[in-house]
Amino acid sequence: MSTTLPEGFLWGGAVSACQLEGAWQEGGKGPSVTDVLTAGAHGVARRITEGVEPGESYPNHDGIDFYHTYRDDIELFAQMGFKCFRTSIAWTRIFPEGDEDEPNEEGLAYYDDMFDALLEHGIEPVITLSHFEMPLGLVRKYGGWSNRVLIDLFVRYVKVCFERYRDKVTYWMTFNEINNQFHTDTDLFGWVNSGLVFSQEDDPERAMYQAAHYEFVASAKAVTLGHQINPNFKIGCMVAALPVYPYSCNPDDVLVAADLFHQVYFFSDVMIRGNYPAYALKLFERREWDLDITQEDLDALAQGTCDYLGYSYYMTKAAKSDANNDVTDATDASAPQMVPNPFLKQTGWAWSIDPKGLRYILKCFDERYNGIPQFIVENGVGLYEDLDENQTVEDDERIAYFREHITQMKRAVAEDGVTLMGYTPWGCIDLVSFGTGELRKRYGFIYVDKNDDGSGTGRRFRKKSFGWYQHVIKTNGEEL
Ligand code: P53
Repeated sequence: MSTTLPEGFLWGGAVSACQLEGAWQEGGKGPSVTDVLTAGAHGVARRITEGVEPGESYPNHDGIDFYHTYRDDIELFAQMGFKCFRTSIAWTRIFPEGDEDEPNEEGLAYYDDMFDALLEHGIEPVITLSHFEMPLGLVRKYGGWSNRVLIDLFVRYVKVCFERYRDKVTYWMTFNEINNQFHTDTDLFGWVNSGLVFSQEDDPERAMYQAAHYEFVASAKAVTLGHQINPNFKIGCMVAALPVYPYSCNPDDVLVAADLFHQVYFFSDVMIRGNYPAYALKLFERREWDLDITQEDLDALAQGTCDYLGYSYYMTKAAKSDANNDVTDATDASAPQMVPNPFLKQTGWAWSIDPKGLRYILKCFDERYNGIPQFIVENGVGLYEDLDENQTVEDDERIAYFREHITQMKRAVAEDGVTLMGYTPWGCIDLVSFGTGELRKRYGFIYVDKNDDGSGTGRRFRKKSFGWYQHVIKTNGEEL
């Protein structure tokens, strides 16, 4: 049967180590930047504490205990027919403080076992090297990514992973959602991307661009090194794809939207084209920043361009030139000019639902980057859910969400000629929300009996969407 999507399309699911593994002090793991984030809620920002403080609640410490349950959970993914599974390696399991000379063998062995469990089921691991979990030690000792020395420390970590998992992992990504830190008004993203609290910097914007530069160089060096270690590696970058629509056809709105779209494009432009776009160079010039960018760095960027563009897609934004919202507490990477789009519904966490926006961004990237292979490595909807009397969740809302998004994704392939490698819905098993630290913001095909107050058995239950997605994969997306 010929299908719209190519044979070998990578259907699967996505998670990150720090949101589901738990076991934050087991196996020699060191503390990460996420281990000092308190629990928040919709409208209640997570706080960054100095250390781990008594009496505070840190939901990422326990996650959903995947560190111990991975064999059974992977068995469930296999039942759904996953072709791939996207997770991350916790940097702090490999280099607990970040600057040790030798890696932590127990951490390496853990991922060996986990990848073996996947491969036994024919599931390809898709691995993010840094997903909001850099060692806290690197922040305390070196000031995080404000310090050039992080480039070498990251490359050292990555080299260990590439060599160790050379024959187990083919698909890699360097930094998760590297662009979310663009919004320097919000402390959360600068903290987890770079180990920096931008609001405490003299010039938050400059600090952001400098940190991003070191990350670009580190990412590029990782790509070059990875290809030397195994020429078959496919190493991508990863951005949060948040397309920005003009609120109206008022040219002022159109121009402000085009500028704000750079919150995505600036990052993918550098990592895919291998050089700084003219609009960024002009900005640096106007601000009279003398950023630490050397010729050697520029050569590294040009050499280490990404093999594919990975991204998350949850929502679109609308920009109105004269809006001026307070976004200091926003957990959706917002900006003062962003306003609700009257044509779109929102989730319970005020994220817009926009399936056509997915087709739009697929087209935008395809046209901007000359048909580069794309990989939708996150998409999904957080919902309030409870187990019903049949020990399941009738999550028709989630099914409808995915049906509409997959429909648009297929149109982008069939009608627009986009090259798409795969699709991995976010939080394929319920886990800790990144933005709010909640468990009740549920994304999974699999329900985890665990609540924000710590109660619950931890048992797993298949939601209705489990069987639905299984059928989607079986028919390669033909029957939705
Ligand atoms: P949560 C904001 C906007 C777009 C993507 O998010 C985002 C965020 C963070 O809140 O993050 C990605 O859990 C991220 C995942 C995260 C997922 O989206 O806040 O890569 O770690 O869990 C969903 O609902």
